[in-house]
Amino acid sequence: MSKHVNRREFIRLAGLGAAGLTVANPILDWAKGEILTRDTLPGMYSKRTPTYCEVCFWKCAGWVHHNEKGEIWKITGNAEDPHCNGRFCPRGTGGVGMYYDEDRLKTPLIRTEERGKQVFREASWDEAFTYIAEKMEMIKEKWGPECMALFTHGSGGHYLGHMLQAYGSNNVAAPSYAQCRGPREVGFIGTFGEGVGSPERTDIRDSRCLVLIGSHIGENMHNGQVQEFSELVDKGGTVITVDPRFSTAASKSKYWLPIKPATDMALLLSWIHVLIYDELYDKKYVEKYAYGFDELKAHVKNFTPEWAYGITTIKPHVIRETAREMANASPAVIIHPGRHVTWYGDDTQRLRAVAILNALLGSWGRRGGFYNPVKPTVPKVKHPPYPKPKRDWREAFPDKYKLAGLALASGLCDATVPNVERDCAIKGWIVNGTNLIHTLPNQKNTLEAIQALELLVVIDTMPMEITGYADVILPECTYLERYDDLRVSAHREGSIALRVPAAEKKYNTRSAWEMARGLGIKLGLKDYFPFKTQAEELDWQLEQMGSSLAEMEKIGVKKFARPYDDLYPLEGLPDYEFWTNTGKIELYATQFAMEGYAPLPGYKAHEEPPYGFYRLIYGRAPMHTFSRTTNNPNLHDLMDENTVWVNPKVAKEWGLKNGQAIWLENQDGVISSSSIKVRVTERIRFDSVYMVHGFGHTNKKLTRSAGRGASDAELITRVHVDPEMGGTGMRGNFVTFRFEPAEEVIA
Ligand SMILES: Nc1nc2c(c(=O)[nH]1)N[C@H]1C(S)=C(S)[C@@H](COP(=O)(O)OP(=O)(O)OC[C@H]3O[C@@H](n4cnc5c(=O)[nH]c(N)nc54)[C@H](O)[C@@H]3O)O[C@H]1N2
Ligand SMILES: Nc1nc2c(c(=O)[nH]1)N[C@H]1C(S)=C(S)[C@@H](COP(=O)(O)OP(=O)(O)OC[C@H]3O[C@@H](n4cnc5c(=O)[nH]c(N)nc54)[C@H](O)[C@@H]3O)O[C@H]1N2
Ligand code: SF4
Ligand SMILES: [Mo]
Repeated sequence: MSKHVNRREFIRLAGLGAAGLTVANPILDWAKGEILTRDTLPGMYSKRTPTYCEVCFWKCAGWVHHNEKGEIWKITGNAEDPHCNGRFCPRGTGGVGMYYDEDRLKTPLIRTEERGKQVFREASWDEAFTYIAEKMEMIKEKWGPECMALFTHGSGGHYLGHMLQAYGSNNVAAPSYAQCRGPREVGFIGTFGEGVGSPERTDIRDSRCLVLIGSHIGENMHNGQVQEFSELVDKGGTVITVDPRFSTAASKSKYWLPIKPATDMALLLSWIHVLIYDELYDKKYVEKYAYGFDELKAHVKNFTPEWAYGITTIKPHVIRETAREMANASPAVIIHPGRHVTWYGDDTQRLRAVAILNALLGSWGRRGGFYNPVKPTVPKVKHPPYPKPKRDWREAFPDKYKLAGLALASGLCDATVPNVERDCAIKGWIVNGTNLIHTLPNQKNTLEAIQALELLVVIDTMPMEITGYADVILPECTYLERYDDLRVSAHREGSIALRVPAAEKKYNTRSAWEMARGLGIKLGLKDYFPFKTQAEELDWQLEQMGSSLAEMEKIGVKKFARPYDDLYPLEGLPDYEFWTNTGKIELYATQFAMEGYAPLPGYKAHEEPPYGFYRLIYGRAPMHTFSRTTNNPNLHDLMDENTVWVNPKVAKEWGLKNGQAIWLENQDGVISSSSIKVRVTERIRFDSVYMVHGFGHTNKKLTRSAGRGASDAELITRVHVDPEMGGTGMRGNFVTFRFEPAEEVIA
């Protein structure tokens, strides 16, 4: 990176901002798991305000409790909320640390050049907005408004997206699509005509058999889902876990299938083979609802368990036995679609295989399988129509990713890298609530794109890596200091949840709503922002729904009864039309065929680790969310760095000891900038190593987390892109061990 002619040097924000307040951390009593109510804690607080959690995207609704002095004291779950049932996870409880973190961004900053050196200077909000608006006008004039893009993850994104659309661009992307669950949605839409959604529509609570394929519920702490999972375990439901690592979920499972990574497709195809050829599938359901059974049957003829054994290392009798377990529980069985599914580049096809298995088992639309969620409609604020963009990100990728339903964050990034074939290279980015340096694979590519930009605005709460490359940094207040968009939940029952400020804004920060409006006005788009305050806007919206801000402040969560009794629309096998071309469940995907993609999933071998290298796999830790929480004082106390899991056989070969600090080097010669401690454990296969994503910060302004542990993102330089929808497969990278750091430590 330092070899480039630098348009943007990475700046560490050194020496800026006042010293933080010293405030004691709130007590972390999550482990006890009790639900705190006014009755259990008489007189302990004087006030509570509603919120929903922003520590992860499960968005649990809760209460912020205040101490006698009116300060934020603790957060607990809202008992009425279907996402959390009154109980927050450790991260949600620790969310208070986001507010108290003294490393926070404190005031708008603008990049300037001083004595030949790039630095940030403090700026007023008005100055910052003027600067951004002028650049955006210039981009509009020179290249068209479509050359601005918004990357966003989190609740304020909606408002910024509105501002960008009013300006004239549709290029709005979240990393939760192409870096996360996009292939799952495309695979399921291609099969059932509907996606899985969030929260997942899996009826785990009522299931009798749950199959987890690299889905590590328990470490993946999506609250309500973990609660339903433990309910299923307590009731004696069968859990089958397919994971090269002995995960927490594996430890609760009847079967752990320690699959050779990157071979899941072979296992899925052989399960389909067994269900069909041993006649274990739900015949009535398939006859009534499915399209393309004969094609599927012929297609999987040779995918026997014996064939799959040679590929996956899972014994044929285990494949048969587990298929039988699923069939015995049918239709109350879930082959879980997972969530972060961008693994090997054939992910849409793998998720198609998962969808097909569910279809054969008759679980879609049935109790204990996949329920039919409902979602309340929130009225939209009235505004003039958006100008019609003349082009969007898709034009940069003619004939590619034809099944992508949403914009690709990685696509916007790629379309920014100068390329003669593209006439609309993206020229400006607004990045809100996403640390793209850690979030997008292939950091070199991301940095190349950044160097090509005319404008980079970063909206964040913390001095994360991405802020170091910004031209303008806009500090958002934390979720505890602002109103936000209503949380609209698609669930067994629809609900909305309200977030109100639990405290005055600290420092010179603002909410995304205020930023979108402020910037919009500077851009001459005042008519698009009819409300002066967000409270007024929310009150108006709530009134249309038969509620009010005042009512919601008291209850926090409002539920809406289902209009129809159709939670399990396929119970009793009524007539039913699916939203697919054929109106049926498409075992054979006609849309895929029409677009030139394989209509039936097939097996293709993936690259193996070179000699002396191990496949780099990664996942979640229960007490952290990506890179956003590793500096949070409360959560840092629970887990302050990550480790690399190494099989004892491998450790012996390399002479690695438990706790020893090493560096990792990948197949392209990239070396981790921080060291990472070894954890020698039987819980990982010999051909892979494992680490938790989100550690290894390089921005020294993150005083607790900088340099602690290694970052998987740094080592993911090779990306296997999903041809159907552009998902970025990240698990085709291999690492080896080093006993000393790189000679030149990159900033
Ligand atoms: N290598 C690797 N890459 C991955 C993954 C992985 O496991 N490994 N996981 C992928 C998945 S599944 C996902 S969903 C994505 C997640 O991607 P991101 O959402 O980008 O993840 P974070 O690293 O948590 O970055 C969040 C950023 O938002 C900021 N932030 C937190 N709260 C607020 C707020 O209230 N307002 C604003 N404006 N900013 C805020 C944080 O400080 C941080 O900079 O990453 C994907 N990328
Ligand atoms: N605590 C916490 N919980 C979270 C999050 C968080 O940041 N923190 N993030 C949330 C988000 S946005 C997402 S998308 C989800 C992600 O969570 P999930 O969708 O559950 O899991 P993945 O990240 O896809 O996969 C991680 C698991 O896959 C295994 N694995 C690796 N390679 C293979 C393979 O080739 N085959 C198989 N079968 N398994 C493999 C790993 O060992 C690990 O156990 O978690 C959510 N929950
Ligand atoms: S699962 Fe935990 S971190 Fe995520 S929203 Fe719920 S309480 Fe917050
Ligand atoms: Mo995700």
